[in-house]
Amino acid sequence: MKLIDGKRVSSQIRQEISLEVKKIVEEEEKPPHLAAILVGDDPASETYVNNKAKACKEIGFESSNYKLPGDVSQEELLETIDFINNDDEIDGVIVQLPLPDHIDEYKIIESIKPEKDVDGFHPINVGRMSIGLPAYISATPFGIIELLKRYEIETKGKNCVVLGRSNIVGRPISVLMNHNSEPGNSTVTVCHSRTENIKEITAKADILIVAIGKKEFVTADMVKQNAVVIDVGIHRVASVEKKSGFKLVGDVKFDEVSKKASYITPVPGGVGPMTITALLHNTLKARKKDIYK
Ligand code: L34
Repeated sequence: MKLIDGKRVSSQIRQEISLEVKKIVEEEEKPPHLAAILVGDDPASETYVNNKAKACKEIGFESSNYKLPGDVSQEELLETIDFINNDDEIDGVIVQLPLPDHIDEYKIIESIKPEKDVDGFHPINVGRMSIGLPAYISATPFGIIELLKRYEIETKGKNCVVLGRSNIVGRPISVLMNHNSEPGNSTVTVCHSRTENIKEITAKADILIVAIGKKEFVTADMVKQNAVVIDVGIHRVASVEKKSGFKLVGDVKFDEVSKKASYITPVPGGVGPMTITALLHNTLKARKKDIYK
């Protein structure tokens, strides 16, 4: 079994990005600038947004965090986005999800200028990605593709099974894995909550991508010998061994599945750090106007 080290690959890519930032600044141009909007005080979301700001700082990006209270009105959130959309100093913006129930997530996502939508959640970017036009590719799917690429994992002609059909991970990664590109060219099956005989399907996967949001859902009996296993899940479970009082586990039962897998991503240190790195990558693209000229 080989561990796919998302932390190591992340720092390598961040190094590459920081070199580009250095060049931009040397030419006396302004560095890329990411704005993140956080609504409410969910501790996991706070951690992710703080990690994003920290990552920006480390590679020389500007970043602005907008913290809005959990009871902020949809109107006020839309005004904040409108302000950022029109601020030429800001290259990219993300609204951390999930949002409180009283806010219409899709209304918010659609209000972001596609040119600044570095999360790649806007229907324009999703649509462009789907038909293979230049687009911001959302962070987690991009991170997965980059890990497969850098570990030189063959995907062409392979059976790829995706667990989960969310707009953020399952659906876009299934599209990317079946594109005529490398990585890509897989035969993709997407399983979800209504799928029958899930175990029979996952047991045929050469590449198993798990984004189902259920703690330690995938067990060894569901996995083919020597499969490549990508675990997107991240759950906090109480732990007396940790100072924080919790530890992180994924959607995959790591201890038993890792014995069967040829490659596997750990949680933490697998897909998570890549998600943040992908966001930095997209923000650099936004700054250079690579996608929308
Ligand atoms: N708008 N909302 C928007 N964009 C996103 O791309 C996200 N996502 C998901 C949740 N909501 C979002 C993230 O940023 C998940 N996600 C994310 C980002 C970072 C990490 C995990 C998920 C991460 O840094 N994971 C670390 C552990 C961090 C910890 O200590 O909790 C890891 O090693 O997996």
